[in-house]
Amino acid sequence: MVDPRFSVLSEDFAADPYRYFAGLRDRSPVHYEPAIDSYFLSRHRDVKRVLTDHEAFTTETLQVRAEPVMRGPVLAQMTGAEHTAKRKIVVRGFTGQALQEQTRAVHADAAELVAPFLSRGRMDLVNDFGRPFAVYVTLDVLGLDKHDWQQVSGWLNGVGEFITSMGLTPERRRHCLDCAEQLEAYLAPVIEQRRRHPGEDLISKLCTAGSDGIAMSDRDVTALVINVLVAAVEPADKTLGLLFKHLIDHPEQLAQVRQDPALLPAAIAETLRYTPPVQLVPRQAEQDAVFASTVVPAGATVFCMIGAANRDPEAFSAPDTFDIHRQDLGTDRSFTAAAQHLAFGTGLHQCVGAAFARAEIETVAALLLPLLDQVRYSPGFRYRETGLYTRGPAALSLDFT
Ligand code: 2IO
Repeated sequence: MVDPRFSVLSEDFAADPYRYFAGLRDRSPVHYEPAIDSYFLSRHRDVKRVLTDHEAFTTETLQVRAEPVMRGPVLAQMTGAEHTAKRKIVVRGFTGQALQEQTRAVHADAAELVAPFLSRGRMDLVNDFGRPFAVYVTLDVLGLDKHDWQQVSGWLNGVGEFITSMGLTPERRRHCLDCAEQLEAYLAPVIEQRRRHPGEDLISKLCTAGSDGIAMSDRDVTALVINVLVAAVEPADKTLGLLFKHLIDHPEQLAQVRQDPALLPAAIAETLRYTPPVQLVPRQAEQDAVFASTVVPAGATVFCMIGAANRDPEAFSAPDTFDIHRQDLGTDRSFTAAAQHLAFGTGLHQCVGAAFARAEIETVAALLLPLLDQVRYSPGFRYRETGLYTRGPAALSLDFT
């Protein structure tokens, strides 16, 4: 047993969850949180089992956790033929020719946003650059106007807070729903216009696509666009910040990546294993399930602890070491269904944006590394991470020459 007062909802855990993962895996692999009536699983094999067995552990939780702010059902809630067909449509929007054009937009957005900082020699990689970059890129992919980025960013904060919160006050809940309603109202005329005059952007593709006789309704398109916005923005600035933090903390690996940018995908994959920006994935147990001789009852909410699973010594050797050369990760499979780390989930609902995420972070990091010469923390900077559900640096103030 772990200290009975221990809680994943405590301030101590939020300050540094990584300190607690080994204890959870070893002594309390099925950790119950009475305040939110949920079970937290920390072992790699248990997390993998939950995400792979989508009949026994469903995404039913999203109906209350996501649908109210998504303004409709998202891909992850669907099953069967509908899920297969609609997932195919989204995959098509993020591969091949489409991905190549998206990568060009990533490059252009990154170059534009970094320019004003180059002569200053100082930039907060997360707040000055990463957040606007993530929003710009996503707006580009969707064919939306980048001038609206600050407004959209604000609404996305509200939507993200709703999905990732462990308990909202009625006031915060109202605020989050207001954000979602305003975002929906902003998107409605765009969706209507793209139905009539489709272009090459993702919204147009969602509007016009049909796969196996299944087409997207306006509600489907709205939910998917909001889903893409949140999913592409929330983890992106965090991943970029975490990648640079780990490289700065491991100067020999930073030097190797600078020397040989072909190592970047491995550095990104290892960043996602070591510090996944999405730390929790919720599921609902459909029947009683036994983990390490503890029963999780039918109907219970289960949280997969991705950060803990990714550091399970049963899955990775020296799991608490950041090593871009580790042999048990496999760079190319790290962005596919064969991934050993669980940062993109696994199974039926594994992230559809994984290949896009790889292209995005690889492109921006390859552009920044040569520009940020002798990159280091700004004097007096104190590193701090925030977030229980999505987690990343609160800021990353860097000096460079
Ligand atoms: C609403 C948590 C930012 C997703 C969900 C269906 C979102 C879904 C995820 C990630 C990241 C978000 N879940 N992306 O964990 O699309």
